[in-house]
Amino acid sequence: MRDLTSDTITEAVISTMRDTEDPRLAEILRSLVRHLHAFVREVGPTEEEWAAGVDFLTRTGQTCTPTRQEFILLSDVLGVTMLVDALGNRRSAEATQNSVLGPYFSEDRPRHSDTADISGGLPGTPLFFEGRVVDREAAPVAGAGVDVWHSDADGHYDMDLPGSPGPAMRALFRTDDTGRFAFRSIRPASYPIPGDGPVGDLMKATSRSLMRPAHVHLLIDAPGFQRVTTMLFPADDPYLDTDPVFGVKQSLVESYDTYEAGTGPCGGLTDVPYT
Ligand code: MBD
Ligand code: FE
Repeated sequence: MRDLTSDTITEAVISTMRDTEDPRLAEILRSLVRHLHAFVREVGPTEEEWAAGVDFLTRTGQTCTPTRQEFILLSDVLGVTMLVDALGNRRSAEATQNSVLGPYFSEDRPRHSDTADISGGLPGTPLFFEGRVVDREAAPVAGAGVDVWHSDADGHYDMDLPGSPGPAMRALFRTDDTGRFAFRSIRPASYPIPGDGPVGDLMKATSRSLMRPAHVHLLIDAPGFQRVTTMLFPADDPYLDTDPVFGVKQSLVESYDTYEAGTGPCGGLTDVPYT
């Protein structure tokens, strides 16, 4: 038996995995070991630095709670989430583009019918949101599931609100015969991604802003179609160019129409302006 050296250890590790039954898993692990070893060769970490890296990943795992998935956030801020999506969900140019799912989607959401108010009574600028799901020939897609979720006027999602009031600012809609869905809520604000964990440390160390531009998440699903995970941003948001999770695409930026009190779509259902 020969002593392993820094030149031979990579292939030695890879050969221990030669009996991996799943060929795809074998390919992934081979590549992981090669790239991990190449990273270590390039960086040449000290023992202290390697220990700090291990500690960072340990803390990332420990920061995960039901409402907080720090590893997803790490993937997001390193651009990996958007890269995986870009490679795996190539979409034609005329289709609605994808964006990040993010950590705040929840299966625990009410089903609602058209134009329901999903604000949960929270204060904010009233928002009327209307969309149509159409195929690439612009024909309506009836019965599509449309999940929407967004933050409040301070940038908090329902699960991060003090006193956890239960599901709010989220719902599952179904499109009507014309492919349409609509709801009322409050306008979400730009807000910082969680900064009190290891990802926050990373952002601070690299002088990056935590601020995400305001957005409304959409997840659209219909039989026979690719699922669309996306979000829409308002054109006047100051953080569009520095989104920490790289989720902004030009085609996902839209302007809000502003209405006088008691006017606008939905028949002026409140006495404050719709935005
Ligand atoms: C969010 O609200 C979000 O949408 C993403 C992608 C990451 C962190 C917080
Ligand atoms: Fe979000």
